[in-house]
Amino acid sequence: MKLKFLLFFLSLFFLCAAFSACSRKPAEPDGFILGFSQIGAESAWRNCNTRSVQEAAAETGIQLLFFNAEQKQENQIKAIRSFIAYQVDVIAFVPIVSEGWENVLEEAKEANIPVLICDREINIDDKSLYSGYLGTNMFQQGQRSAEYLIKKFFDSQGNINFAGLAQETESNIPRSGANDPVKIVELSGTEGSSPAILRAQGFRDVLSEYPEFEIIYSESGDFLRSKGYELMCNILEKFSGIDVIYSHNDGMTLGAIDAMKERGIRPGEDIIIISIDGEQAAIDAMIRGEINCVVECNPKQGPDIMRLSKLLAAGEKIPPVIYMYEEVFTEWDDLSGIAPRGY
Ligand code: GZL
Repeated sequence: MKLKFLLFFLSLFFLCAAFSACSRKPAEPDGFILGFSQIGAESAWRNCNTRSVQEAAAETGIQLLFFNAEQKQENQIKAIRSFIAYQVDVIAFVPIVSEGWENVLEEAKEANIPVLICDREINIDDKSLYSGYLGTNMFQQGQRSAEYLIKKFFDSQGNINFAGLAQETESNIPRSGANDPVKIVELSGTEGSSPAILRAQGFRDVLSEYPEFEIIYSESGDFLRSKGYELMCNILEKFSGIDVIYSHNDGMTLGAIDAMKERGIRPGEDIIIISIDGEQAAIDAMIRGEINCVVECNPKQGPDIMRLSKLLAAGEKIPPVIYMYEEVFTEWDDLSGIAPRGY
């Protein structure tokens, strides 16, 4: 009889020990664990963003649980659930698209784990479901892109004058039909993502004042260089007389430039090119005269993510929105002094 009791209590002990071991966080030097869900590796920008997060975690001694979702929202939701099960101190993630996060954020809130939204924004009514957003002002990136175009098409009297654009001046380009609208093609980012939505909105917000500009076509290239190339091949078959390419990221732009060159079209001269991100390959293309304007989108968010995560882990409040510093580079700038882009 005694043996039976002994075996029962021993099994109970090991069962409790096993349970507490699997759900308990490992002891950490600073007791801080950050769960980070990244969307994938679709562009040079994204890879730089990933390196920035990983290097900043290593430098600050924060233990990083890093999951790459390989472009799938369901993988991000699974990763966030595993962070909750593991009882991390803070969750940070880049939402690949803006919709569909309510349930998993409810679960994080119930588990009392603060959530930092990084890079891309989410569209959610209950703002209490996350602690703050650190990223870039994508609506402004769209506005800045359009503001460059307005400058490009001003005539010497400082007015928009399409008839006046017939002769080539230092900042104007010749127009075949003086009264034709400026025909714009947009290479859009991942459908449903905040950069694709906001960059389109910001661009149109400024151009809505100028009926002389017409967006004749827009299609998503998913931020991929390969798709930017494919899109441009099809667009050049479908449309003639394109004046401007407005591209939501450098990867798609570089693919589109390849397609233009294959057809003897001079990027930056025959077709004006505006690109967002600011990776080194795009700056180099601008120096060669193949891109006319690069609107910076800053991927180096790692140090700020760690700083904000530490505040959240300590129970501190953070500002609801924090934007990274960004610039605009154009063909009129002296780019010789530009700092290496680091990606
Ligand atoms: C924007 C970021 C976008 C970049 C692309 O903040 O989410 O995703 O513009 C990247 O290069 O793929």
